[in-house]
Amino acid sequence: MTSTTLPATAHSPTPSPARPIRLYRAAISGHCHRVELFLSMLGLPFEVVDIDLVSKGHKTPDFLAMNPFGQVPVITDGEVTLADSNAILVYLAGRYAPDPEAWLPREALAAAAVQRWLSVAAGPLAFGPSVARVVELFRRPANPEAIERSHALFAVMEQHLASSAFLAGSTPTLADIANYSYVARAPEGRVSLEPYPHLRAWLARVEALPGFVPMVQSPVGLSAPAS
Ligand SMILES: N[C@@H](CCC(=O)N[C@@H](CS)C(=O)NCC(=O)O)C(=O)O
Repeated sequence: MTSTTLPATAHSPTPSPARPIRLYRAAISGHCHRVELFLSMLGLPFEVVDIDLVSKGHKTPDFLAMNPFGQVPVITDGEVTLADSNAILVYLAGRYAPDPEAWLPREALAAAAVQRWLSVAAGPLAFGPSVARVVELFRRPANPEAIERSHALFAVMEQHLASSAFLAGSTPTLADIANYSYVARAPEGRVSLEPYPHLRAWLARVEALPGFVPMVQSPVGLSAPAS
């Protein structure tokens, strides 16, 4: 486990944590990047603790005490320990965003629109682009179904984003934060973004938001250097 304190960026939120929020993460994980992205966009002070998934750092007794599912990300914020990337986004928005409803509206239909895309992030995005990328990162057996599922998802997103600037309307919400990372790095799982201009334009809109931080790039799949 290594710990690095990162500087606060972007907006100055109110309230602010008394101590930096601690993010237990693996840098190559899109689930972790979505949390890091939102911490950065909110301008919150945080430090990262890198968990080595290869040596099973996420299955140690200490880690399982924080998350019995044995998965990253986890955050600690004072007395609060919280696992699950989307749950963490919801917590951070409600606890620290200057305008929480901008990220997660309360009005029934608007809230449902965001929730729908959080479900996509936990379902088709995880079982499509995320799995396809794991195949390349960890040299697992080819998984053409994951690539097919990815293109089926991206076709739906492409059509949706043809008439919507962001996933849940005309302004960014948690829906965009939750879905960005694995879409952006889909080529690492051999899922090309070339057929999806609206999807790529949406990625660029997220990348232009204040406090944006990119996810680490891995030279695998379609992102591997030509030999
Ligand atoms: N529902 C969880 C899923 C997190 C997840 O799948 N984390 C992966 C890394 S991307 C992990 O820790 N995998 C190790 C394992 O499941 O043993 C979340 O959204 O945080």
